Amino acid sequence: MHYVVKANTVSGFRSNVISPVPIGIGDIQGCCNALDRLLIKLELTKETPLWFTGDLVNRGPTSLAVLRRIIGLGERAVTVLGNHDIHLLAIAASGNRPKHNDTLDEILAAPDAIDLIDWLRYRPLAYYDGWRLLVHAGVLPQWNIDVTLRLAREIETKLRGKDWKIFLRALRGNEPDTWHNSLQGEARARVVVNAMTRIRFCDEHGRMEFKAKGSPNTAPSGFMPWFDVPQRRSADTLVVFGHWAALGLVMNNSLIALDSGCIWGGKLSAVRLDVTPENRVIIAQVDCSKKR
Ligand SMILES: [Mn+2]
Repeated sequence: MHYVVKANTVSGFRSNVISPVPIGIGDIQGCCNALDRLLIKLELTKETPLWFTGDLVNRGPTSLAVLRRIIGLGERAVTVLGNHDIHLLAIAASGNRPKHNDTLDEILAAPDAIDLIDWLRYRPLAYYDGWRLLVHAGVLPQWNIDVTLRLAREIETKLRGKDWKIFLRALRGNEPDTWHNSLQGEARARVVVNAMTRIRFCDEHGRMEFKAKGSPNTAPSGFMPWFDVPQRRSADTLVVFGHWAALGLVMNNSLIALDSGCIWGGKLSAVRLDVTPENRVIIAQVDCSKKR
């Protein structure tokens, strides 16, 4: 078993609490059958932390079951908000009908829907344990870890506040597409949420492009994967993310990309998020039926 010393960054010191290395699990998107098969395969001890890259719900057939399963894991499960999770919150906030290809009705009709939505809106947008940053899609090149966490906390405070429904309405849209320190209010919130939950490609100045969803070699002219921007300020930290099925499973010194396309007939993957690159191995994978 691999152990690391868990860092306590909130108070600025590293406590000597020994904790197991977290296991990262990619985008589930409402495929509880795949999640259950993966959890059985993992044969985990009760203490092993599980880090989920977000997009727990939508597109797949069993979003409600996924939410219940993750909630049932308790404190050991960390999940960050993905664009589909935010979409569910926005639907719940507005009272509008889901879109035709959404599979969120079962959650909205559940007798405890309010509790499920409340649980989801208290999830973090970014999570950092002193070694690793967990975020659904990525971070902008101008943001170091401190800035990323500070911006995430701004959004989390709003989502947990009493005006959360009004706040979610303001998040819709792709503009502005570029971060600036002077951004305020809704424009600021949109850039932060769009970057952390939707980014794939941006240009060297961090201008985001939201149409392209293909592999890195299909980048629109002038754009590149967010993690390839020169002098990216988060480059010295291990960033764990999902969201980009066409990128697939990637593990290198500074990145672990975990979306291996569960909902697209690919796989759901579990990876040891070890601080030592050589120990970052795939522990288990399950096939996801395209027929579901
Ligand atoms: Mn996503």
